[in-house]
Amino acid sequence: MPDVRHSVCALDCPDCCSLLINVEDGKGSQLRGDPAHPITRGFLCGKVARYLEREYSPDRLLYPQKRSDAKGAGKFERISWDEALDTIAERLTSITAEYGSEAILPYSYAGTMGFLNGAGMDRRFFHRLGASRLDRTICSSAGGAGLIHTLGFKYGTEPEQFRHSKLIIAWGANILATSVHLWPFIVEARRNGARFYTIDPVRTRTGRLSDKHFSIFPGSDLALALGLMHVILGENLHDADYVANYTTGFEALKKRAAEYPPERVEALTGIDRGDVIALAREYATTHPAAIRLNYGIQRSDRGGTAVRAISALPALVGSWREVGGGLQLSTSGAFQVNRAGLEMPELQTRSPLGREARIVNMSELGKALTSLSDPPVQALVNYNSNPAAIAPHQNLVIQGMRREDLFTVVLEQFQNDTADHADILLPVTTFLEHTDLYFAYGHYYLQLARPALPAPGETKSNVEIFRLLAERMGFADDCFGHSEDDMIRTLLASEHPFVKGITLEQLDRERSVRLNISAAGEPFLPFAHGNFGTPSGRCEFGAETLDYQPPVESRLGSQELRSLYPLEMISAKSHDSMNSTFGNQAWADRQTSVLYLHEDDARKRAISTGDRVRMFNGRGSCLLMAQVDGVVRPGAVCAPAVRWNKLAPDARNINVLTSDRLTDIGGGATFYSCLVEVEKCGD
Ligand SMILES: Nc1nc2c(c(=O)[nH]1)N[C@H]1C(S)=C(S)[C@@H](COP(=O)(O)OP(=O)(O)OC[C@H]3O[C@@H](n4cnc5c(=O)[nH]c(N)nc54)[C@H](O)[C@@H]3O)O[C@H]1N2
Ligand SMILES: Nc1nc2c(c(=O)[nH]1)N[C@H]1C(S)=C(S)[C@@H](COP(=O)(O)OP(=O)(O)OC[C@H]3O[C@@H](n4cnc5c(=O)[nH]c(N)nc54)[C@H](O)[C@@H]3O)O[C@H]1N2
Ligand code: SF4
Ligand SMILES: [Mo]
Repeated sequence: MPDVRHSVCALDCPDCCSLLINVEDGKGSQLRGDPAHPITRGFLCGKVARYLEREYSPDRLLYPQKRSDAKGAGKFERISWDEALDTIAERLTSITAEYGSEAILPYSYAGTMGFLNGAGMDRRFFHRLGASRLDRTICSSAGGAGLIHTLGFKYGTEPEQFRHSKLIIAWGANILATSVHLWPFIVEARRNGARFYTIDPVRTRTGRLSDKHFSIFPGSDLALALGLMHVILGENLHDADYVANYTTGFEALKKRAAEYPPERVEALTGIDRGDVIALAREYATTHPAAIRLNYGIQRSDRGGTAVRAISALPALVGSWREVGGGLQLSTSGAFQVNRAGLEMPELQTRSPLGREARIVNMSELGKALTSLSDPPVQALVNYNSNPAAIAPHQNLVIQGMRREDLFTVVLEQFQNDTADHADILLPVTTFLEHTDLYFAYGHYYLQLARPALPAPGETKSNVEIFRLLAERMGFADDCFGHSEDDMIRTLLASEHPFVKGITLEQLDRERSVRLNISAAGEPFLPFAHGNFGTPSGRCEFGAETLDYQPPVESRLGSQELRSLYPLEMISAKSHDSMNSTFGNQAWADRQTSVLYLHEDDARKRAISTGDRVRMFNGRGSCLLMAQVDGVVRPGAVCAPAVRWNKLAPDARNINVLTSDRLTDIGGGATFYSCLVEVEKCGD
């Protein structure tokens, strides 16, 4: 009989699933969703259902290595942990002496969503070192800033409540691919008569299963939101009582919305004016109506402001009052654990720098590596991320990573494109092999995972590696001796009512604990009676800055650029991948080597399905396989993200095309505002 153990999926996904794994003789034989978990409900997405293939892949990195050839060539030789740690400590010490500690740059994102391995011992280490601080903007910072601006909190409707909705709008949200555990609740709602709409420039699998799909011009959601407000306010369909009691800036909003009549909105968004009117009426008069917003809309120039406008809609129609109303973009803000206690930013004052270090925006990594001065970046310590493949303006990123005078350390599970640029490459455990505490960004359950499988070879967790590095650097502070359980107890030492009283013992017993967001069995209605987290305590419309301008790289943006590169390229999430995490698996590589084109655009270029095409703009070019069908409208193309560069015929992926221009607020990346041209090419 197999031993059934528990774990938690650590991938960067809103669902944060509870897992069960059969273990026989120390080897995992089957991975499945925990049927007892209220969100996981016994099933997994396609990618993690196959995670054991990754876990036991012969390509797992198992030993520390040092580079033995040019950067990027991928040649390494095995060394001992002692040699690896000594080399790193020596180099970080000499770089600090020569350039100052800010010449060291950590680079990490959400390769694991665990608190300890994601932002735990690593943060303590870099704070104590006095390294530059990384602004982690690559994914959600524009949308996050938008929510904070309007609602004051980064949370919203519980996923469980979607079953009660009568109208569900998936706005820039590919639910079937990126948060599939919301889908059963939508199915249940539809069985009870709910309608389900999608707003997306790409007709994704989610779009194909919707009752109506609105194919919007990329980056124009702010104009649509203002158009909906125009109709709602013009026809007096708003909830005047809610607006009067719990919002600010209504008069200015009325003025702003008046500037966006349906004809203008049609021209700006590509959505038929009749559809704008009908959607506005339906949204305002259907109760309850819920919006599932996701991060797709905020990866463009006005993306943060678009989130501000969309997240104002539920307040306008009063839907925060209703079970099954409101909006969800993220739930992460409810996990009010003691992050400062975990990360210990105060250690910076004990660093050689003696003050808070400078901040470097991760979406501008290429610039940071090639043109930052005072001091220049001389060491890059990379973990939980694969910037050589996922960061925008890739040619500049690679140019920086190939600098001979840059010392690079990479903590990885696989030898991806970033690993190929390491001077020292360290093998790390997977989430099945280490302890961690998990928050979620699509539900409200805090979860604990203990190691379910033994760590193979000489792999170590991030926590352990940074603990050892601290020791090598001679950091005597107690905090570097803390165990995983000590760190979890620190995190749980929070006075916030959502977290207060949750203990490690309870988590060890129950594995998954619902935050104290409402009484047991009661729905969480965060803004039913106002209680916004903004300075005014109200939902802040802020209409003065809600004006729409098209993204620079879009059909209505720079006509000079458009005359050279007439197509709008969206590199949205691929269905069965996780950014670049599964990039070495053939099935993931297949899904991320395709370019979807509309038949009009394909015909003009004599391109047919199966042709190899070259996609290019002023920043670079890459090769893909054409797929001509109705996924995108004319003028737009879609290339699911992102493949490993080194598996592509020209060793590059679509991020050679994306720019490092930042979003309006939050300093985010504008991945989905990108003009390109496509041509057929020979084999
Ligand atoms: N299968 C799978 N799941 C994932 C990931 C993955 O790579 N693959 N990645 C994870 C990560 S890191 C994240 S951040 C989440 C993101 O989850 P989502 O935000 O749902 O994913 P995206 O593909 O970024 O964007 C969602 C949709 O927005 C659309 N979109 C793009 N531009 C616009 C626009 O201007 N307006 C509108 N209305 N829609 C637009 C895209 O076509 C896409 O279908 O998913 C996570 N889950
Ligand atoms: N063109 C385009 N580019 C994009 C996007 C897009 O939609 N289009 N999406 C953007 C978004 S939203 C995001 S979030 C980023 C994501 O980009 P990344 O944060 O780089 O995410 P992944 O590509 O999944 O890489 C995560 C890496 O972490 C490693 N890892 C996992 N667990 C651990 C661990 O415990 N320790 C260590 N040391 N490593 C671990 C995995 O092996 C994997 O290589 O990409 C961005 N780039
Ligand atoms: S990637 Fe998301 S849906 Fe898939 S198992 Fe992990 S948390 Fe669940
Ligand atoms: Mo992301």
